[in-house]
Amino acid sequence: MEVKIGSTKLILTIGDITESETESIVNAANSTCMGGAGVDGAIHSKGGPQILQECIKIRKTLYPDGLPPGEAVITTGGNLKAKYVIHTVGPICNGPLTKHQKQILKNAYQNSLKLALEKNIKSISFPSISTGAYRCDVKVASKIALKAVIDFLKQNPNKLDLVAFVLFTPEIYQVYKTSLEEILNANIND
Ligand code: AR6
Repeated sequence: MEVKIGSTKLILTIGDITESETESIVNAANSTCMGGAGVDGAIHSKGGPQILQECIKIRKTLYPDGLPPGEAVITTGGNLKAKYVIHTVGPICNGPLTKHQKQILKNAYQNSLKLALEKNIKSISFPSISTGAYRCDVKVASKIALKAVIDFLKQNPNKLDLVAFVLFTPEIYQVYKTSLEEILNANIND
C-alpha cells in the first residue's frame, strides 16, 4: 500500500528490513544498544561489527547509562544496503499499552525521524517497533506508529522522499494496512 503525505511517499510493505534499500533503516533495539534478537539481531549480523563498534562508542560518550526508551541514535549501516542504522528503543508491554508506553512508542518513531532530518537523510524504513519480543498489541501499536509518522510529516513537509514500514509477516502487514485506512478515513471525515 502506498499513499502520499504532502510530497513524501508513505509505503507499507511485507519483507525483511535488512534488505531495505532506503538510505536509513530503524532498529528496534534495547537500552544496551549492544544487539539482541529479532530485527536487532538481524541488523547486527548482516551489517557486521562496525555497527556494534559505533554503538559501543555512543554508549561510552552519549549514553553511559543506556539509551532511554523513546530516544534514538545513529550509526553506519556497515555492510547493509542502507547507509545508516537509526537505533531506537520502544516500550516493553505486559498488557494493554498505558498512556506512558504510548508516548514512548510515539517518541521512538518521531525521534528517529528527527535524527534522519538532522542528517539530511531522504528515505527511511521502520519495522513494527515493540510488537515482537516487547509484546505490545499490534493493532494499537500500528495506529500509534502511523499517526506519529503522519503527524511528523505534516509538521515537517518536503523533507523526506520516502518513509516505509517493512512488516515481517502478511498478518502484521494487514493490521497496518487496516489501521492506515482507518486513519486516512478519519482525517477525511474531520
Ligand atoms: N525485518 C522486519 N521485521 C522483522 C524482522 C526483520 N528482519 N525480524 C523481526 N521482525 P522485535 P521489539 C518483526 O522483537 O518487539 C530484540 O531482542 C517482528 O515480527 O525485533 O521492539 C532487541 O534487542 C516484530 O513484528 O523488536 C530488544 O531486546 C517486529 O519486527 C527487543 O528485541 C519487532 O520485533 C525489542 O523488541
